[in-house]
Amino acid sequence: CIENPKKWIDCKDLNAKTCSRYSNMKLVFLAALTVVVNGWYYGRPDPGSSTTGGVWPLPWTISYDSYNHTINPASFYFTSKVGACDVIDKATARYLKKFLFPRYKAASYSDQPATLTSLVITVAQGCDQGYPQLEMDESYQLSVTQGKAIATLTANQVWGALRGLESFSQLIYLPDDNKFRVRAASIADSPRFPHRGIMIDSSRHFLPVGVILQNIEIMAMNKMNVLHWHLVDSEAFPYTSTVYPQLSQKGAYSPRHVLRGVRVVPEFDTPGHTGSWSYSIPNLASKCYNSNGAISEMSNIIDATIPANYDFLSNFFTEALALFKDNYMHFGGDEVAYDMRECWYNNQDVRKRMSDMGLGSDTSALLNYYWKKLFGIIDKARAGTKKVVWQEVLDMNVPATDSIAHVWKGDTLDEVMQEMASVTMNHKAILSSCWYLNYIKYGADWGYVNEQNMRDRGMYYQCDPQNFTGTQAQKDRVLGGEAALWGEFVDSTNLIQRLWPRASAVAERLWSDPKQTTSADAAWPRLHEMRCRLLGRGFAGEPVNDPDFCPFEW
Ligand code: CP6
Repeated sequence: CIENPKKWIDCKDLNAKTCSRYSNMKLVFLAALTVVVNGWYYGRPDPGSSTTGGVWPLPWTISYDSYNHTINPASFYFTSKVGACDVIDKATARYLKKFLFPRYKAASYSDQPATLTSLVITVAQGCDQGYPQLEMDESYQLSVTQGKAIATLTANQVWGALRGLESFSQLIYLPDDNKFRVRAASIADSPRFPHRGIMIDSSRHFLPVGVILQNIEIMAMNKMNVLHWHLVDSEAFPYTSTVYPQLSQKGAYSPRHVLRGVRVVPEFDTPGHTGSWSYSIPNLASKCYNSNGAISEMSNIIDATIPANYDFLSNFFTEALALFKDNYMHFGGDEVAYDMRECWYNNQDVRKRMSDMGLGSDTSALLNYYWKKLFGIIDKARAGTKKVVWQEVLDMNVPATDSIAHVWKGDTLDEVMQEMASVTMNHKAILSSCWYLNYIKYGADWGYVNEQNMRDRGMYYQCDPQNFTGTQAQKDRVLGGEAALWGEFVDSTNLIQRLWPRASAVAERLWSDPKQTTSADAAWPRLHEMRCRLLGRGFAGEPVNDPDFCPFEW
């Protein structure tokens, strides 16, 4: 690195050394001053420090050779031992065309003899693993070895091959001599948690298909595997139902996302947050009254006392459960207290029917009744459907055996961990509380520990879903987590930038060995490279650190 300070040099091991591109003393001095004032004072790293061929999220075992292959983008090829296989064939074509050699321009590229010519892919269980599911096997082994022109990738299932392909692509980097290199390394890797998600909200603002597909592409780049799609809410209903076409405004989506090994788990949030459903379905929502008996305009909760509403729900969910192939579906259930009071308790018609049903004036009993009925409908529509619900459905002692609690409560990290401890006593759990990426503030919220971040549940990198006081059995009930991006202030103009690479911190927490990923400072150079890689692939990820720069700018 010191030999030629004007260049980004192909360092043997950049984890050990630091590269600086500053060539004259004045710049070095200014940069150092800026770093000291803005960065090191708060414990932040050198803006020029970066890895080359660093893998994000960190594999469970990765050992680098002190050797870098040369590779020729014009002639490099994949050999698949899987036979004709859509998932693998499309992946290799995609990586060759778009992701292995970012910013490669054949015309201006200086050719070089390649020491690595190809990668052979083997999948023990063959091609047909159907749709990705919670139980999918994402483990893989990858060897790029000195002296061997052929690298190898082996996996049990195609999902592992996809994860391994991504790791392989991340070993490739472009030094300033404009000749691609591949770090020689051997990797054995598998995820820590099976559920590693991103929640998007297509109700508050419309999200065009293109942005959702881009997001899925970046999720795969971060080895995330669940798109929790909060499809509809009070504000809008962009999901097209054929049995009830009147429900939808617009929207079509493509099933092609399956090819990224990302599960699509839709959420149809009921009985609250359903204002937009009632524009088209008469009598679905119950009218609401304030304490003076005056009718309030907002009607946001399903009337659980009307039998016809359950017929509607049955038809609606039967269609949706046939459409979405994942074994899991999210049924919402959050934030109903206010509407239960205004639209159930204060509504004399609802109260009359409650009393006829033998529920008296107990709206919790009505909520209980609603969930029993709904889950009965779900089980009938598609036997074996696994149910995810926001945690308060379980807080309210609604019978929902074997449903999964999605934890979103807790104002401080301590409170969040208490929620996890309490919920895992009886249920499997997914954590989102500390990963509400819709909260934004000034600073490196992905990883830096300070008092403000503690209060705001920031420091995404440090929040560990198993870091609560509880038994091993409780910890084993943690399926993973999701970074949530609520849509009140997000649409296609800012979704990608707001999520990435902040959500990469969550991706590493959910995939990697916690013992090897304790320090944000140690992760910084690798996250930095990951962000530059995102730009190189043409995605608009926001800067996550100050100060820093990419070897090229976007
Ligand atoms: N919409 C729905 C929301 C939220 C929830 N459910 C929400 C609550 C608090 C914050 C952000 C979003 N907008 N349906 C809670 C699960 Cl800070």
